[in-house]
Amino acid sequence: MDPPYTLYYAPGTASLAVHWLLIESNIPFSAIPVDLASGAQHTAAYRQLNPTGRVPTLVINASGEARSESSALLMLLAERHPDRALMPAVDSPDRALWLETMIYLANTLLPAMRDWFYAATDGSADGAAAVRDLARRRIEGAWDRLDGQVQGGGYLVGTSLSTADFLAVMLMRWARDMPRPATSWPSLGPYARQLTELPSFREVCRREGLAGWPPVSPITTA
Ligand SMILES: N[C@@H](CCC(=O)N[C@@H](CS)C(=O)NCC(=O)O)C(=O)O
Repeated sequence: MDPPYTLYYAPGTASLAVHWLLIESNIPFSAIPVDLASGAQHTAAYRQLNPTGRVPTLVINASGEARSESSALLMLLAERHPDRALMPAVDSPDRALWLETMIYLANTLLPAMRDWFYAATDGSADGAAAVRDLARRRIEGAWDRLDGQVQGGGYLVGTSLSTADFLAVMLMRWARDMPRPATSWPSLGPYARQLTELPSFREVCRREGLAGWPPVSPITTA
């Protein structure tokens, strides 16, 4: 029997959070790599599934419906698999913070990351430096805010893993080579290390061929 979902992904990209959540939650799926370097995302066959020509795309195999947008896919999977407890219940005191965090990550931090990486291709090469400068300020402002949010706790929302953590850790990984990586913030560093020690994170890295993040903390001697 076919698994219920097919994920189209490219290693380390916006599909990573969805791929990781599927593995962590033990939800059956098959995965199809999309070779961004050769432009596979722009082929007619792929654009039929995802007209934006980006990854991820998740196909719900029972209906054949293909959907995109990493944050929406995380929330969709949380809704479709309530037993996995990937979001606070509607009447939970944590629900409002979860909604706020998901929207903040999706509409402030993620677009700023896209601007950081794609300034010259989404916009004009001439204006790329200014776009990247603004993107960097927004990204570092987001780390300030998220660092405050995880202070004293292991998760972004409440006391358990939620869709917000998959998304935030993926975005933190993207910033690894920026002038100030997210892991250099005092609470975000331990936060990332704790979540990336999950066997599911190691497994998604193994399947996607990713290594070397987060950096191992320096050993301090007295
Ligand atoms: N807002 C989208 C962003 C998707 C996105 O920008 N994906 C990038 C990889 S991180 C992509 O497919 N890039 C290929 C391209 O733009 O040609 C999401 O969260 O899913």
